[in-house]
Order: sequence, then structure tokens, then C-alpha cells
Amino acid sequence: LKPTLVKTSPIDGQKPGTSGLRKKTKVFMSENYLNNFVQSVFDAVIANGTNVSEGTLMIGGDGRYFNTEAIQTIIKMGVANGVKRFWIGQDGLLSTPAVSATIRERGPVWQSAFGAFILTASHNPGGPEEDFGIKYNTQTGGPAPEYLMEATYANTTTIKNYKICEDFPAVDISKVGSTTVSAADGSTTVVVEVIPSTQSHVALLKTIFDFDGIKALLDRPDFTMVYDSMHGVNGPFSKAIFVDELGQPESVLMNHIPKDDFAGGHADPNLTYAKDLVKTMGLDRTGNKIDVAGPIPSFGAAADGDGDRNMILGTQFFVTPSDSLAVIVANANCIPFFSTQGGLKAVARSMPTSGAVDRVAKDLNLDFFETPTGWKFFGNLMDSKAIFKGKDYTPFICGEESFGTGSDHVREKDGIWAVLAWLNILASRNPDASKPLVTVEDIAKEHWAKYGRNYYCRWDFENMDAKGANAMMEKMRADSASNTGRTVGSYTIATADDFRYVDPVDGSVAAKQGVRFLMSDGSRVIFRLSGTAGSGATVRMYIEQYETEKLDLPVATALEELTAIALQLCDIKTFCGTETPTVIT
Ligand code: VG1
Ligand code: CO
Repeated sequence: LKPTLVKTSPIDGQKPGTSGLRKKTKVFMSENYLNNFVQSVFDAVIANGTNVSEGTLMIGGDGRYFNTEAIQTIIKMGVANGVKRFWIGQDGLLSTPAVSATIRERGPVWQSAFGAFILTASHNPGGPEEDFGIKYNTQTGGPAPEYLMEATYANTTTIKNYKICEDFPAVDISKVGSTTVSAADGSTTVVVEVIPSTQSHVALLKTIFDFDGIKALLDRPDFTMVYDSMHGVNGPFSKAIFVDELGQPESVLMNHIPKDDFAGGHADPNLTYAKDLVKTMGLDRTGNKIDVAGPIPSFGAAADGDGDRNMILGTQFFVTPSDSLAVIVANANCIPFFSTQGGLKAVARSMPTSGAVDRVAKDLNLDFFETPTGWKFFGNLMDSKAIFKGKDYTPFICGEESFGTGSDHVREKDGIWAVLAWLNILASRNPDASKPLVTVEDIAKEHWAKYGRNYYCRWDFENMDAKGANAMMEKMRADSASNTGRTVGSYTIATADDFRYVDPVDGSVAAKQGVRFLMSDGSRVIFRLSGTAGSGATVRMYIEQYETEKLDLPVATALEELTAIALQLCDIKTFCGTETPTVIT
């Protein structure tokens, strides 16, 4: 177990984005690329005061191409950097929420595991020609805070060497069990434990939801469901829950065998990419009803590559993620996790997420927060009491418009949690199997009737020229003051600004988080550049219009004028040469 110091030099572009570092797989496989980044993380973590020899390092990934090789490399580098205990997901598989759950379950939160590497590019396609990614999470089970990622990035720009124990034997990660390796002179002993991937997470979910109630719902002859894992890491988790725990036939699972290239698909649960599921549920890619042969399931759901996103569908009915968050919050107290803790206390949404949940929070008198995009900002709020001895905001629910929802049971978004939350709500609304089924659509429409409807959509312009996209954002920023008060069509811009967040728990500031046009009637138009694109720039345009009367319009009709105004306000045609989005969600 001799650490070698290998000479290297800085590689450009290793700045982590919204959720870790994502690049083409080939880039990750190129000389020193992975090593440089991993060493930079270790250096940042150690400089931050972590004694890596005392805790455990967890490693797992979504199973994409290069996952298992990267795990072996990180083990060798970990040993060279002083790590003495590892937990590795069996077959290298751990979903993002499972990493969070497992870190939190395996020993007291602040001691046992000091951190985790999650090898994933989430919903980005995988395979030798597509994307690979790596995230680092801390002992709370949440994504590393900004300062740690900034320190990591700074290290990547000055790195001269990395440490590796090339003589550490390759570990068989296909079998659960422990391998102990000792140095010849007895000076060090390293234990690598391969852990069952689904165990901790499934056990946790069983304590949160009413599994008996959900089983009774699923067993009703008039209720059918399908869950599409899109060949991502969620397959084994969906099998453990729906087949092994809830006794459903395997036919409820779609695409549940993980593939290292997601079978050539794009494991992103939305109307565009979850094609098979969307068709099965009787919808087209814009959410309109289509004719299909045979019966349509009552409930459909999908997950992304690393299992932290979710899409919820009813029979010929699409629930937008923002509405899903609002409905879950409005009905949270039928879920044992919340009812047994005295009821839900606080909610948060990312800034571009629609304001649907704001109205519920106000109605139910919940603490409410609006944070920048990305899950890391929610963690501080959830840990408010534990870390800062401040106010306790738990139990807590949070969500993003990008198909992410979750609670303080873990510190990541949790795809299968959202699916079980909906099933738990449906179960509690359908206590009597002899009565007609209250459907997903019924619940969403009742919600709109009570709170109004936030018509919402997001347009993505992928692979734009970064220079043009940045210039476009700068122009809107510069024009904020002069745009404020202007009338555009039938709207008046009440405020134009760039979103800035001051963390209420630790006072840290995140600036330049998205250009907003807040209209006087509550409608909003927002622009951001993505922080997860592997290459090029992705412009995101978010459009939202609140309605209390016309609740049944097609989304495109409701948003027609505002969309045209949004395109004018940004002038993307001039800056990026197109105004046709690549994806609409
Ligand atoms: C996107 C989403 C954001 C999400 C992030 C990570 O970021 O918009 O809401 O938290 O992906 O999700 P961006 O910067 O590209 O807009 V995942 O499932 O890709 O880890
Ligand atoms: Co994801």
C-alpha cells in the first residue's frame, strides 16, 4: 500500500456546476482528468478540517459507462489519501437519494461517513459517446456546499500531483461483503465493504409512507400503474418496492434493468424523453390526449438516470412538477412521516418553480422559502436546527420545476419518494374500494379549483454558442432598471432584476441566479443559463401565468402572448440565431 505521487498539471474546465462536474465520457477517460478532480476534492475536504482516516467514504453511481472503472480508481486514490474504510454500492449502483439515505442511516450523521462520490451525469445520456459526471456529497447526505466546490475548483487550477496506491488490489464489487487489505509491514489496514444498494433507502421509505394503504390501492381491480426507470439506477429500487414489498407483478415495471448507456435513450423523465410511458398513458409530447388501443393505466411515473427526478401522470393527464409539489404539500399530512411529527412545517421551491406552492404555504401557514436552482440550498434550511441551533424548519418539503421533489428524510431530491407520496395521497383519498376511484386528474383539478392554476412551461435551447448566450444574459441584466415599469403587450413589468439569495440560516449570498421579469398581475418570465450542460450553453426560459377563472385551457394557448413577449425580451434570435427550443417541458 505504497502511495505514489503522480505528476500532473491543471486541466481547463473542471468547474462543478449546479450538481457536480459533467463532461463527455471520453473527456473523463482522458489522461489524469478524473484523477485531477478527485485529488482536488480530497485536498479541499482535508483542508476544510476533515480527518479522512477516521470516517468512511461511500462510492456509488447510476451505472453509466465508466462507472466501475472510476470506482476502482477512486478507491486507490482514497487509500493513498488516507481513507481506511469504504462503502461501495453493489455492482457500483447507488441512486442519488440512496446515497443520501445510506450515509444518514449508517451511523450518526456527523461521524460515520465523511462523504460520498456519486458517479452520475443524472439525466444526461450515457455511454462512450455521451456524458459522465461526478458529484461529491458531505456527511449530511447532501451535495457539497458552494465553498467546498469553489475550493475544489481552485485546486484543479493549480494541481501538480495526485496520490494513488496502484498496488491496491481491484475489489470485486459484484458481491456484498467485506475485503480487508493490510500493508505488508502492518502499518495500515483498509476495509472495503460492498453494501446492498437498495436496503437502507427502501427501509427508510417504509417508515415514511403508509405501505398497507398503498398496497390496498394497488390491489384494487380498478387501479393499475406503470413505473418507467428508463434503464437508469432506479430499476432495482422500483423492483424492491413495488414487486418485493408491495406484491405487484413485474409488469408494473418498465425499463427496469440498468444499462450503461440507458439503452441508447435519454433517461430524463419528461414528456419528450419518456416516450414509451407517455404513449402508454395516452398522451403526446405536448401533454395532449391521443387515442391508444387498450386500457390506460390509472397512474404512471418515471425516473431519471440517477433516480432523483420524477414525472407523475394520471390517465391521459400530465401533472407539472410545480403542481405536483403544490399538491403534495397541500395533502402532506395524510403521509405518516408528517402526521406523526405534528404536521408539515416548512416548504421551499427554487426560484424558477411556479408559485403554485406559495399559495398552499400561505393557506396552511407554513414557513416558505424561495431558493436558487439546485438542491444544495435546501439542505441548510433542513439542517437549520442541527447545525446552527436556529429555528427548526422540519418536517420540510421542497421541489423544483425540473421534476425534482423531496423532503428532509434525505438531503437530495428523491424520485421514488415523490411517486410514493402521490400513491399515499391517492390511497388516503380512496379508502373504500367499492366507491368510484378518485383519480390523479380529479385531485389536480380540485387543487386548481381551490387555489387557481399556474399555467407553466419551460423552453430549453440546448447547444447554444456560449458567447452569444452570455451576451444575451448580460444585456437583460444591464436593462433591468429601464425595463422596470415598462408595458409590454397586455402586461406591465413590475420588477425586472437578477435573482439574489441570502441564505437565512448562514447568511451566505448567491448572486446572479436568473434574470426575472415579474409582471404586475403575478405572471413571470425568467431566464437562466444551465449549470449542468456537459458542453455548449443551454438557455432556459421559464414562463408562468396565474389564472383563477379559465382553468381548462391548453397550456400553449394560456401562455401564447407571454411566450411571444418572452422571446422579444431576450431577443435570443439575434444573440443565438434561433428562437426554436430543443425541448419544451
Ligand atoms: C438542472 C435543473 C435543476 C436541478 C439540476 C440537477 O440544473 O434545472 O433544477 O437541480 O439540473 O438535477 P440546470 O443548472 O441545468 O438548470 V439532476 O437530476 O441533473 O442532478
Ligand atoms: Co438526476
